[in-house]
Amino acid sequence: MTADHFFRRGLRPLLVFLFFFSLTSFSKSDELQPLLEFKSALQKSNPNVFSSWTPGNSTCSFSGIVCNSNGFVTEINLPQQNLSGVLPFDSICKLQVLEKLSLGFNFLHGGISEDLKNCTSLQQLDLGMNSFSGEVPDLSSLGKLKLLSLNTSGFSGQFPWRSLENLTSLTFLSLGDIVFEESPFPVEVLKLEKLYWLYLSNCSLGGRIPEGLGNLTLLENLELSCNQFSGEIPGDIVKLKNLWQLELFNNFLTGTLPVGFGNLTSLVNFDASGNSLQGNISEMRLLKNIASLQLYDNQFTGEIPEELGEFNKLVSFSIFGNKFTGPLPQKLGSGANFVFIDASDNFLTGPIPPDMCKNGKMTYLLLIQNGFTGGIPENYANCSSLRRLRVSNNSLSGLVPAGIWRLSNLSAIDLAMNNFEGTVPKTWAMGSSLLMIALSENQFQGQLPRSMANCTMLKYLDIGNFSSRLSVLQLQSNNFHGTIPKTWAKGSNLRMIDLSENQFQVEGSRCPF
Ligand SMILES: *[C@@H]1O[C@H](CO)[C@@H](O)[C@H](O)[C@H]1NC(C)=O
Ligand SMILES: *[C@@H]1O[C@H](CO)[C@@H](O)[C@H](O)[C@H]1NC(C)=O
Ligand SMILES: *[C@@H]1O[C@H](CO)[C@@H](O)[C@H](O)[C@H]1NC(C)=O
Ligand SMILES: *[C@@H]1O[C@H](CO)[C@@H](O)[C@H](O)[C@H]1NC(C)=O
Ligand SMILES: *[C@@H]1O[C@H](CO)[C@@H](O)[C@H](O)[C@H]1NC(C)=O
Ligand SMILES: *[C@@H]1O[C@H](CO)[C@@H](O)[C@H](O)[C@H]1NC(C)=O
Ligand SMILES: *[C@@H]1O[C@H](CO)[C@@H](O)[C@H](O)[C@H]1NC(C)=O
Ligand SMILES: *[C@@H]1O[C@H](CO)[C@@H](O)[C@H](O)[C@H]1NC(C)=O
Ligand SMILES: *[C@@H]1O[C@H](CO)[C@@H](O)[C@H](O)[C@H]1NC(C)=O
Ligand SMILES: *[C@@H]1O[C@H](CO)[C@@H](O)[C@H](O)[C@H]1NC(C)=O
Ligand SMILES: *[C@@H]1O[C@H](CO)[C@@H](O)[C@H](O)[C@H]1NC(C)=O
Ligand SMILES: CC(=O)N[C@H]1CO[C@H](CO)[C@@H](O)[C@@H]1O
Repeated sequence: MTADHFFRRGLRPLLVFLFFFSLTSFSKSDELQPLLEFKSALQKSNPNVFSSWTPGNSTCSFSGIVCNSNGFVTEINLPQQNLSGVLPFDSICKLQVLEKLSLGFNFLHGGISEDLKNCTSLQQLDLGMNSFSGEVPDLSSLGKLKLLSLNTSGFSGQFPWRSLENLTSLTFLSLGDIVFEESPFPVEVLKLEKLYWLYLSNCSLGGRIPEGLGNLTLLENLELSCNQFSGEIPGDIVKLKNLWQLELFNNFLTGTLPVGFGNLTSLVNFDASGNSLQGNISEMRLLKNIASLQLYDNQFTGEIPEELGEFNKLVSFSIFGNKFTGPLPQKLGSGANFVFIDASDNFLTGPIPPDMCKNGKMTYLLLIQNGFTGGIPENYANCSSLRRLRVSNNSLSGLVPAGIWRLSNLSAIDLAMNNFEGTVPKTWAMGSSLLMIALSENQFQGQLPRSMANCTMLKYLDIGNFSSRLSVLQLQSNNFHGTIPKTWAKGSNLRMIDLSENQFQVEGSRCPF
């Protein structure tokens, strides 16, 4: 035993004590000042939030502040607080163990200073939904980040894509709805294998969507819409078995859905609208968890797989503006709270599926310009939720179920350019929301009710209390007859009227018809 040995054994506890003393004293004194600077930068916009932020209070009891067990500030949580002002990152990043800065949905402005690079303990940086300006600074020192949410934050210029190389812990990356300088898909992202959330919609990306995305097998949400992407959907995307949402709309994508797309059986929302995709959608038959399927404005061909009729989660189905042929599955919508179909502008044939309103939820039934035959199924006479019924330019025929004329929530009834026949009820009591009536080019006949007071056309149809809203009325090319009073449309909001090619007679001589 030497004196030296004794000395070391005796000194160690003292050094440990001094070390902890210095840490604790840091938390008590040195963290107050940065927080007060934060307060003074923002408090004018919402003084209530900061009422507890006083020197007499412990920093850990400030509202929105979370500390660890040693009394160090680990979180600033003040999202959706109407805060405006410029963030003092020089102060914020003096908080040595700050792990979470959550300030989304505020009105923060100004830039982010280079000081941000000192916030090296940050795991969550949420500044989305704000009004910042300027460029996002280099982020490569924030290697512990798990969540980076900057969408709709107002930044511009070049995003520091290279920084992402260092952010290998990221699980949530949201940079959409920002007008960055145009850039190809950032390949750095392909290495972020822990990502479950990738939101890169509407942030000026172009070129091809690279193969390699399929390596990010934890992805649950992949959103790349509203960019300038061209070329094909990468084939290895079918490896993303956990994907519940895939948004690719409004790009310039070509080619077909990748082989094996049907392996994405977790998909709930899929939107590839507004591209130039082609080929059939037979892979869709396996995606039975789909709730929202949006494929409109593409070049798809072939038939709608019969299996879609069995999908009991499907609520919204939009395929207009393609080249689909054959019938719609006759059970479509029957097992689900089906709300919306737009299959307009295709080459579909056969009958209208009868059970899309089976659960009483359907609001839009849009099948314009196809080759549908048969009648309007009787079931829709009961569909009181229906707001738009538009089936014009098909080969539909027969009598319109009487209850259709009584649906009180309709804002548009468009049966034009078919072979419907029969009469329009003399007591057409329509809902107050009606904006459009188009019955032209059918074989409707009979007399429109003449019991009107003051002869407005709308009272003519006995829908007088709605006259101020109706804006389109097309009845041309039918066999309606009766007398049209000369002042019928006075004071209405009609901007389009066509009553031609009927057998109406006009009362008086100064009438415009
Ligand atoms: C300390 O904060 C609490 C709420 O966290 C508040 O009610 C109290 O008024 C504050 N005290 C002082 C002295 O500001
Ligand atoms: C933010 O402002 C809106 C509109 O003035 C107000 O309704 C809301 O309560 C405010 N929110 C907070 C957290 O102060
Ligand atoms: C970052 O912190 C270091 C000390 O930890 C300090 O010297 C430097 O000035 C800080 N940088 C910025 C930009 O605040
Ligand atoms: C980024 O990561 C690289 C490689 O891991 C490392 O050398 C570099 O120091 C990191 N950059 C920063 C700013 O931490
Ligand atoms: C794209 O983002 C910009 C900036 O946030 C926004 O103004 C614009 O409305 C967004 N466009 C779409 C289609 O969401
Ligand atoms: C994807 O993973 C495979 C196999 O692990 C690897 O060879 C390939 O380089 C990865 N691709 C990218 C773009 O990282
Ligand atoms: C789809 O999944 C099946 C079964 O898991 C697998 O055999 C097949 O190779 C997958 N197809 C593609 C294209 O990944
Ligand atoms: C759909 O297209 C694929 C190739 O693109 C083809 O192999 C398959 O037979 C087609 N399915 C139908 C039902 O036409
Ligand atoms: C009706 O549909 C046919 C195709 O089915 C189309 O060629 C024609 O232009 C449409 N007519 C009107 C008036 O939209
Ligand atoms: C209309 O609804 C009633 C009551 O919900 C029901 O009994 C009837 O069968 C329905 N009729 C049609 C045609 O769906
Ligand atoms: C218009 O209505 C008023 C009040 O209902 C009535 O007195 C009048 O005779 C009507 N005029 C015509 C032309 O029907
Ligand atoms: C789609 C998406 O990632 N939205 C995010 C936008 O920003 C807010 C605030 O940061 C997040 O809460 C959203 O998740």
